[in-house]
Amino acid sequence: MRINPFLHKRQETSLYLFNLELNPTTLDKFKNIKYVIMQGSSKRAHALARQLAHLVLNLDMRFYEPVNLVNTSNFAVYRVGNILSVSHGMGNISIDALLHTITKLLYYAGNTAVEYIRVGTSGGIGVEAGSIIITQNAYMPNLAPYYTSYELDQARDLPTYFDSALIARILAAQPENPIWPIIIGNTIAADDFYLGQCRYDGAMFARQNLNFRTNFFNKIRDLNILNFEMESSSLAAFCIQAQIPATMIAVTVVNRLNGDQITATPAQLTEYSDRAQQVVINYLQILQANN
Ligand code: R2B
Ligand code: URA
Repeated sequence: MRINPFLHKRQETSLYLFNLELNPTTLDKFKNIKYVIMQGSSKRAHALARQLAHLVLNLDMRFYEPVNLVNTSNFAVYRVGNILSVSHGMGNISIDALLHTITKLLYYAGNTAVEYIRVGTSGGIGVEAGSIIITQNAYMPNLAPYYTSYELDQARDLPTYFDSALIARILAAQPENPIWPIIIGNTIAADDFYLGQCRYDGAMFARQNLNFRTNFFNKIRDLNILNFEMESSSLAAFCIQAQIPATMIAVTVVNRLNGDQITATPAQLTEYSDRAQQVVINYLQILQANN
């Protein structure tokens, strides 16, 4: 992990975005962490923490309930053994705030070698709903293979490739004949769910017509871009700078070549999210077995 050298001198006493005091009792709770698994919603982070406790640590779930370790309604953080299951909210700006905060907390608690994996949902492009995409490179909507970050008015283009060794380890942990497709590909991180992904069902009118959109969707296949979501470029850029191995495992909930609306039932959507979680559980199970 590579961290801002000014943190040595600053001696923060609290983490504002977690509403958390940085005292020895707090820091003890975050020692010896190896994996941080991130999802958009706190509910999914809680559900994953339960699954990890049951399937990775083999805890008796009659006696264990994950506890949220932070005091904000913006994010949730659950600990299961050496794994954190956290929520990051929606969009690059939200995950970026989470990444700074959780990384400082882990650093202050003495962790130096961690992996970050986002487990999420996405809109497939020419990929059937329910497929799992593991992202190699995140793209901006203008198809730049980097993330433009602004410090005041100064733009910096930061690389957005994910860790190929981590992706290979995750793949190696999957069953030989998975029940659903697990595909390695690239991802566009859009700035919003509607117009940024050229949906026609938003409250505002999209100016690009279907012909333009179809051409764009065809063009991005040449870059092996298989899905849209909203956080991957910031996650990749942050983790490259911080030297933290990272990737994203996202299930597709719609094939955008067939339309804009997510027509899957709530039960189907939960099952799709469970698929993405299962991929990371398979990985973490193998690691814990080898420990
Ligand atoms: C995927 O799904 C969310 C929007 O529904 C967003 O956070 C993302 O990246
Ligand atoms: N998340 C997105 O960002 N887009 C979709 O189409 C589905 C989930």
